[in-house]
Amino acid sequence: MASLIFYLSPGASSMAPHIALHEVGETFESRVVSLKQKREARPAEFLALNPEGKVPTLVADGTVLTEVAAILYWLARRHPEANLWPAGDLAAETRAISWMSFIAATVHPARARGLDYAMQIFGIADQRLGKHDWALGARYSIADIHLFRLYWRFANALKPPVGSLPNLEAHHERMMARPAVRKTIEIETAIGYDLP
Ligand SMILES: N[C@@H](CCC(=O)N[C@@H](CS)C(=O)NCC(=O)O)C(=O)O
Repeated sequence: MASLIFYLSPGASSMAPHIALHEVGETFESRVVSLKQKREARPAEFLALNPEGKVPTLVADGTVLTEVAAILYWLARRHPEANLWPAGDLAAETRAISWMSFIAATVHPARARGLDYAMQIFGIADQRLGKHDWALGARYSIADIHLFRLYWRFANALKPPVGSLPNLEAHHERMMARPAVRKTIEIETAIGYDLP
């Protein structure tokens, strides 16, 4: 097994790979980065690994991995037994990449543009999810972890009216029932949220 060093900030984008690390049962060392500090003030050791100064950053046996989607994918492929990636099913793999590109490029930046704009974008995600249990339909995958983290942050920060995004609300409930999600939230709450 590789030695894994995981740079995180509670409640930030790193929450998604943090959940996945627990889903797959990896052993890892956590290093907490404060996002309240200006980028230049973050530890030099961290900036040397990731000049963007962003979390998540994962160092796996000396190889630096960045970007939520890539780290989720690496963890899922490394642990096929966890069934987090629909390997070998071309249509499902394509849907998973489509979801994760949409989440990273469109959903992630939406919250910063305010409630009205974010509601439009989360509305599209809600429609796209529909009445399915999971982003890929019947099977749970890393796309659900990615989607959950963005909705979790949006719902806590901007408090959309209850019932306005019913499919995402139901998805959130299903995610909250997962031990890996509960464990991650417990650990991150104990460290303390330090979001800008
Ligand atoms: N595209 C990146 C986004 C990561 C990201 O935006 N991380 C934020 C926290 S949610 C961060 O580290 N921000 C620090 C900064 O911009 O200074 C990904 O998907 O991993």
